[in-house]
Amino acid sequence: MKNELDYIAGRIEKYISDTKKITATPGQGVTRLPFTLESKRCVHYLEEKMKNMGLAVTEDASGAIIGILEGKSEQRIMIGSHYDSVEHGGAYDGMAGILCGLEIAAYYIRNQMIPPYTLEIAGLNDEEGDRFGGGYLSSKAFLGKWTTNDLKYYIDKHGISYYDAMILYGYAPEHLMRAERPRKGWKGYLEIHVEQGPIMESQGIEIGIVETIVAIQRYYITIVGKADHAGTQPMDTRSDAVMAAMDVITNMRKYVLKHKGMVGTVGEIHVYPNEINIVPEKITFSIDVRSADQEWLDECVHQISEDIKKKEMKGFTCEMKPTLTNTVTAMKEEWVKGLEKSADRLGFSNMRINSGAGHDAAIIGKEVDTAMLFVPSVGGRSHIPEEYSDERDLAKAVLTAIDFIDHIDEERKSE
Ligand code: HGY
Ligand code: MN
Ligand code: MN
Repeated sequence: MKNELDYIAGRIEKYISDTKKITATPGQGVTRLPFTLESKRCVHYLEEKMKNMGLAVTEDASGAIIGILEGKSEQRIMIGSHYDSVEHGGAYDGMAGILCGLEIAAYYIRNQMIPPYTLEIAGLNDEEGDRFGGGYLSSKAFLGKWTTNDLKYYIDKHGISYYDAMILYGYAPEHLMRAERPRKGWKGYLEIHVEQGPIMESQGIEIGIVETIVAIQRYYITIVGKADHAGTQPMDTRSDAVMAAMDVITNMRKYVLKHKGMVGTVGEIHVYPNEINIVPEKITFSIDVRSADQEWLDECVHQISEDIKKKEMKGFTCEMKPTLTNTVTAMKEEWVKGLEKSADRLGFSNMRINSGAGHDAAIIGKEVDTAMLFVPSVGGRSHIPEEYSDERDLAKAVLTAIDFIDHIDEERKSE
């Protein structure tokens, strides 16, 4: 198995070095936003790789690129992740899972084996939501969750909606509503992903088997006050949008810190007119709050909306625009057990782990049997140019997934 592992690791390393070059910010990490030149180049790269392997290739209305390897059964197991990235992100987040999926198919082809189920190796589009704020474009499309209004609701920082961006990119946005996949033909979804946190590395674990994916709520909050001269306007007659936002953000932080395991982030801030000697008139900032406890999450969001109301009482004009609401997603227990057995069979140390990051699996797993495998993130960090995982760990996840697929129905019989 060692040769196979090294061979797969070497191939993944090569493909990561290829794909990390597909970025809008060379030298400053991976930036591959949806419906841009970088996403088109990435789709072409994956499409060519899939065709060279002899897979049947389709591209769906969301921009998902899917390579199909016929199996003994026409029921399909999708193995995928996202090819989009955050801005100035890393080379492994999302992409590693697609490349591992390609290596799973390549293993069956190389060893002249037919997988028990038809495998769909999928590169999914806009999981992150960094351009338009929403995210999970392909995974939500698979479940038929989009409407035309949604596509016009999400706007990027240049005022371009999903709808318009898709047209500019040469897509027909109305077709997205037809990208829904029939559930019956879908055996399940398996996603390999880097952990993006410090847990596995700190415990020296090779394979993580995800049990649940965190609940997330995201908003863009806009507060409008009054611009004034920074020197002459007395403090008690100002309507300073930034000072108002600070109250809301400070209270959010206080709430989150009191609730173990909860996280809250204000990652994006836009101020107008954004000048050193003008009292800020307007601020728009993002809120991303996450918890495994739905009650805490709802309570924290309620507190934020109450704080916004207090600002309105003081004369500010406010908007709290929801962009993402996802409850906790539990992975398929039968698959979790099966993956544990596979990792044990192959002698890889493994642990069950909950994901603090969102994934396409969090959406698909609501309606389809779904599981995720994690590999350690070196230094426990992600969403940075320095993001790194050992390709040998990715190869271990590939071999674990293959063993799981080969034994998948034995799990059911043993239940
Ligand atoms: O935000 C996340 O957790 C993921 O990277 N989309
Ligand atoms: Mn990410
Ligand atoms: Mn990801």
